[in-house]
Amino acid sequence: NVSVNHPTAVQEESSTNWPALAPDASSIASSIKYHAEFSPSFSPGQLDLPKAFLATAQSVRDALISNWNATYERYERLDVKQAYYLSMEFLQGRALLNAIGNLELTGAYAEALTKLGHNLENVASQEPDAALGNGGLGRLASCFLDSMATLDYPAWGYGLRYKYGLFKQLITKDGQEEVAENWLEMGSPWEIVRNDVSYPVKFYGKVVCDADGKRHWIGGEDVTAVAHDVPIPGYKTKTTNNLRLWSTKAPANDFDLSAFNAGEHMQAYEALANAEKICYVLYPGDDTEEGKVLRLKQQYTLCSASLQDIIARFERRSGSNINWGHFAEKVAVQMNDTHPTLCIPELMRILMDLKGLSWNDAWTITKRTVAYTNHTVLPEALEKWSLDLMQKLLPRHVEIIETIDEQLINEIVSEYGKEDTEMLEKKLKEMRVLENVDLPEQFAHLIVKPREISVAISLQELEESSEESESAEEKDESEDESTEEEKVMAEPPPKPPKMVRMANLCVVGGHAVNGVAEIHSEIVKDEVFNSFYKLWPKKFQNKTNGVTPRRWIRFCNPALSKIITEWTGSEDWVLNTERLGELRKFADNKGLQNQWRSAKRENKMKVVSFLKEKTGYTVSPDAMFDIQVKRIHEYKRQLLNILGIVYRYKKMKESSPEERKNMYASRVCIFGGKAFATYVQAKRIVKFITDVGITVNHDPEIGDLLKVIFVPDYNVSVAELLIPASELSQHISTAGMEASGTSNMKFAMNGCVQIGTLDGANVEIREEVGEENFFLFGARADEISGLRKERAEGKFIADPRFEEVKEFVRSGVFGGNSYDELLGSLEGNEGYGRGDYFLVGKDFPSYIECQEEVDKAYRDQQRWTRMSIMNTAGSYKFSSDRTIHEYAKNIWNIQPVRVE
Ligand code: B1H
Repeated sequence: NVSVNHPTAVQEESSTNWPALAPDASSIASSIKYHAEFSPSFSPGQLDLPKAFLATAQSVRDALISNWNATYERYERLDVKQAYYLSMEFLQGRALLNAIGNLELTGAYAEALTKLGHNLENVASQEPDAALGNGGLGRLASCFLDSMATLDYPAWGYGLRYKYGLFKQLITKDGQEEVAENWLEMGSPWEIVRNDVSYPVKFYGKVVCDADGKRHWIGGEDVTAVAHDVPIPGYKTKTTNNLRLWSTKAPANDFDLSAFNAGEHMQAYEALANAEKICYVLYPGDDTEEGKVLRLKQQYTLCSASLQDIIARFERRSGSNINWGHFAEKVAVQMNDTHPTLCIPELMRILMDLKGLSWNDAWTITKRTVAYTNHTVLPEALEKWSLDLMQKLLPRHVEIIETIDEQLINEIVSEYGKEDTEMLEKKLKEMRVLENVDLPEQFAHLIVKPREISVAISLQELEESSEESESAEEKDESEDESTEEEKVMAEPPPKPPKMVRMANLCVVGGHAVNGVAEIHSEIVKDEVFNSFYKLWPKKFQNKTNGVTPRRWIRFCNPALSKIITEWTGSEDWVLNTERLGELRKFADNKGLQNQWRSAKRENKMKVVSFLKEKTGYTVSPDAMFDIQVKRIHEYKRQLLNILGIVYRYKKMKESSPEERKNMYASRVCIFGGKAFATYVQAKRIVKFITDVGITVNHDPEIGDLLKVIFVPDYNVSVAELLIPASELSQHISTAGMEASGTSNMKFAMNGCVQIGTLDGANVEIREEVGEENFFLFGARADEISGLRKERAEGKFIADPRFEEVKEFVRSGVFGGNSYDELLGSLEGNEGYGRGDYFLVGKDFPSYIECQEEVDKAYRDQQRWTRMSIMNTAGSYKFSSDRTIHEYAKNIWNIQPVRVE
């Protein structure tokens, strides 16, 4: 019942006799006019801005589709090995300028639009951001797609087409408010709806066994996943890969016509609504059971539809001689974090239940095909699913996971089971895929069962307590006639819930596991998955993240790009970022320095108008633009930044105007980022930042010396505007907690100096740009646990300046709020989220001292410009092209294919 029809090319209704690639301005202009006139969604009349955008995008799409087809045919003909990047998130942002930039048609499009009475920038700004992601992880996936196409790698993305992407953030007097962002309101000009490519995806039901002992998953609820293809053009290449996004609908026969005709409209509609809601929103809140079910359904939809598609492609390309032993030579699946973990049991299920392979063959193939990238070491972010919930929703997958767990137990037993039972118990507890689940029968004798332990403990406790109570008071024997032992049996301690540990499943089922920056990959090996590392050291790798230099320098910063091209002699650097290193030798050149500063100023001027429009605040372009933009999270420590600002403000107020001017560089401190809707503490931080802004920005004594601005609704497009204008950026997470960070790379590329901790990719950035061009402060990752312990033992003595700043906040300067809950998180000495778990107090003194160094450096503009140039020059390593080459070579084993 798989309805797949595979035309070799996408059929396009409107482009039959239209030039696919319009190379000059006048043919582009007529293509735009054609689309404006004939695309059915338009009313005739004026070519207003929204219409100009859609018509322009459609003319670009024609070119993309023709390249997309050529690319597809080439892969098909050569039957190449393809990589598939499975991700629950793709944070694509806008596509128009990126597409025409990659096609090298920017000039021609600008001219064409001028002919039509428009301006390219205004037209481009009509496009809503495609925000099918939360932050770094999703944007990384999008940068990877750009690099894969640019480097001619046969590699596709697979994801979900959420109707509502990341929420739109409003900043009101109460802090952050979320509203749904309907990015598809006007339809997306980039997607090609593939009603001819769809697969059934099943939930619930049961597993039955046939006479041959084969297992079948039957019954339950079916939905249909429909492909939406988004062409991904490479830069200066014809290669145009595919991002295939699934949406869900009810199977064709699920509309209950008789119910409808009987007037029961809601009932008739139910199946449709149920199926469609799977792809309604990015990350549905999962505090409720319904939310959890929905998220798991999303994850399974992605895995099941993508694998069915990949397998269908493999079978089709194999023709009449399908050899499953070759599957892993044609297919590499990369799981972007644990969200697509169900790929592992799903591939097993399809290979065994539908294709008839044995467990061993299926397992060998699965392991050779799948690889896992870890993006976080925060324990609360390592995904676990309730086994009961999964059992209901995916009963066959649970059987497979149980067998994987059993195999793993076997391996652990043969490694550790010989002598030391204590060690064996420890390893099983830590490494098993299933948590809080009794050992299968055959292993039960190896260790004392948890229940026996708890019974033994309870009995002992009971004995102790009864001894006490007997001596203390008379017992009424008649009230309870059961024996001590029966009492224990009657009230067993509540069992902890049975869980599936997705990360463990990924490590067991994948052939490669990688972290996303050197320090993070070390932590993955030494801490998070240490036992697995000891068992299979060769599986573990590092792939330091990267970002695409096309979007993040060439297109977002044309002023700087022009200078780089001039001083390195060509535009080569856009593809070969090592050439940025050549700027080093001109870092002190007056000519370059002057050009460099004027480009920065040009970019700052754009931000000045943007801030005025979005926030009403007027800022001076002469002040230092100091920026922290990222998701709001306690570990990212926006609180450290704002408390540093408050301290600075207090000191300014205490000094004379003269002193003030001499001590401080003028700064515009810009914050941006979204807090997860239910993350209360993060929302308090947002509110606090805006409160500080209201006080500081209206203080006539301070004027341009200090401004604090929270930019609402930070997204990819806002980043493209802010990053080129940045002079200082803050990457100040508690060491060991930020896996990599990727905005740090974008800032460095755009000549922004960083203040940061030795965390994530900061470590490598500092190595590349030179320590004299990076403001380092704070505790190191290997000191953190010791420092937390010290705190817990009450040994931490806070710096008086930290006490002073908190006191100042409490005094009511920022609107009469005492911020008890916010500051409370920095007090006490124990527990997660309390007792200053993120060590803001510990790092505060070194942070503010480091900020004084920043001021000193900024006052010497020549020195500062040198630092800025050295940052761009040293950023070459952080191109996602480098990262993708490494994945292709060391994990996927794929080769580039040139599309002629
Ligand atoms: C990162 C996530 C993440 N790590 C769960 N983990 C999510 C986890 O919706 N969810 O359930 C969404 C996202 N995101 C980030 O990945 C890291 O924090 C960054 O340090 C890193 O740069 C980025 C890309 O590797």
